[in-house]
Amino acid sequence: MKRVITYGTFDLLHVGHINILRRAKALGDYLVVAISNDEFNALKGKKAYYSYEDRKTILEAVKYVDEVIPEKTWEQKVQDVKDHDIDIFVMGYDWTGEFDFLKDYCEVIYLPRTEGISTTQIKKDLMSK
Ligand code: C2G
Repeated sequence: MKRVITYGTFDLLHVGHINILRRAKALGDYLVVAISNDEFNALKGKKAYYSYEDRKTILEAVKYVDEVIPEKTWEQKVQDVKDHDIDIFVMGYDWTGEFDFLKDYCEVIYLPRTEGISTTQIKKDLMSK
């Protein structure tokens, strides 16, 4: 039983998110997704359209996702890997190198992003309609 974890805001869920969730799940048997809560999003300089609760409900409906937990701080990842018995940490390669400190605790894999889509782009496109 290989257990995988990934982190993100996952606002306005789109195919870029689905692609990385599908690829992350394909690396193991069980996928934990840590969703940034609204306070942590503010730390990232982001304001999600959907609340944490709604983003959690939406992700829990994705067939690749087995469990959703809150991401509250930058510092929680080592504890999460331990608490959830994680074998593989996955992030999009826009984060390459940022989480290499986790290599002492689990495999760290950065996957290609899906080009041409992002929550920011969706918001921009909608504003210009
Ligand atoms: N992603 C992707 N392709 C896109 C958009 C996003 O592969 N077109 C990936 C990102 O690389 C990330 C995940 O989808 O791995 C979630 O993206 P965001 O919701 O934008 O998350 P982010 O703000 O990068 O938060 O502690 C880590 C942070 O919480 C990551």
